[in-house]
Amino acid sequence: MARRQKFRTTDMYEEYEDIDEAYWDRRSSKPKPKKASADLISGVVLRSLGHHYEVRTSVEDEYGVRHHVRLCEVRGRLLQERTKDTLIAAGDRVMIKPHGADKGLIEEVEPRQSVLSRQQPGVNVPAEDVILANPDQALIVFAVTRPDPHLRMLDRFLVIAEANLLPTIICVNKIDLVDIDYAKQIFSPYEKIGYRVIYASAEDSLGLEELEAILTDRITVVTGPSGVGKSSLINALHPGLALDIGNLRDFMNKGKHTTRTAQLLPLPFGAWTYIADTPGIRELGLYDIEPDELGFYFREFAPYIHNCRFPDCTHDHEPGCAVRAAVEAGDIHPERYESYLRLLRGEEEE
Ligand SMILES: Nc1nc2c(ncn2[C@@H]2O[C@H](COP(=O)(O)OP(=O)(O)O)[C@@H](O)[C@H]2O)c(=O)[nH]1
Ligand SMILES: [Mg+2]
Ligand SMILES: [Zn+2]
Repeated sequence: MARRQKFRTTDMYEEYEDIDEAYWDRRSSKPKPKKASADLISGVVLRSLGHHYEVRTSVEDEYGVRHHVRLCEVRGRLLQERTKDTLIAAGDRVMIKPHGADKGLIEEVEPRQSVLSRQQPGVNVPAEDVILANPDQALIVFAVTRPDPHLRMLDRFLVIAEANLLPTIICVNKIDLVDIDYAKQIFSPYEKIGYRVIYASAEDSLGLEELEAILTDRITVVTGPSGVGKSSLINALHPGLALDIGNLRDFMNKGKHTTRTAQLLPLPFGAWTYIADTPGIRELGLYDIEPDELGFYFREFAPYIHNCRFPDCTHDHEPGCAVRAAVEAGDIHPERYESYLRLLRGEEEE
């Protein structure tokens, strides 16, 4: 039976030609290539479909970067090597051997730079608990009004993001509905403690350039409550894209009818721009955070924590607590401290 070999072409996708059996016999005695080569191309996993993966390949040449989505299986050897953590998740950077026009075989998985999981980083993460590989950042969207921002929920999300070492940008949408000073009054405490806040309006095309700039060439987890304008913002960035993005899951989805895994949606600016649609945030629980650890995820507590009298201070009732002293001195925002106490006591926010 004739085998096929890829050859270089300036066409949109790779072309194949039939070549003789002897070529493959010679070739198969050589060691397999480890990195990019004539027959391996790089790609990013968009989503998992059971035992198959949708991989978006990228081939760069003098005309720029061209993308193509292929349905891939995994090389058997890889299946045996990687048993502990999730073999392959959305966001993984892989090397594939293309097969035909739309298929391929995943040959290599690059080490992950970061991981979004249902458990704390550092502990052994069981296979089913990796939600997303290689997230660069999170964008959490709130509306300044309609619906009014729920800051306890924002604080809860920020803790989850800090615990996952995920930098977070806050986007405040619908600023066309209010005075900008009103929006800043609500969100500037977050700017003050070092979070980037982007004030935007999908309706009036405000803040879109800033949004596009921070999204470009990164994998961004986009989340936020329902109705705040997540879909509208993404669509405003690129009007032709209305398709899947309307389904971007909301912060509060409890995951009953949604899948437990993430998927990446490519955006058409930058060659490597993806937003990640992830399961509801409740699934990224706070369950594993110990009481004397929680304070580390409120970044403005950091300068004070080591001054508490007790090393395992929970900054609640303990005497000699430097965090509480900072709240009383006005150096830590009382509402943030209140959010902290509620999380410490395991109170749920609705
Ligand atoms: N006034 C105003 N309304 C907006 C803005 N962005 C979205 N909306 C409206 O808010 C509602 C919810 O938007 P949608 O994008 O579906 O929110 P999602 O649930 O977060 O995806 C829709 O009726 C939008 O038209 C905005 O910037 N200003
Ligand atoms: Mg939506
Ligand atoms: Zn303390």
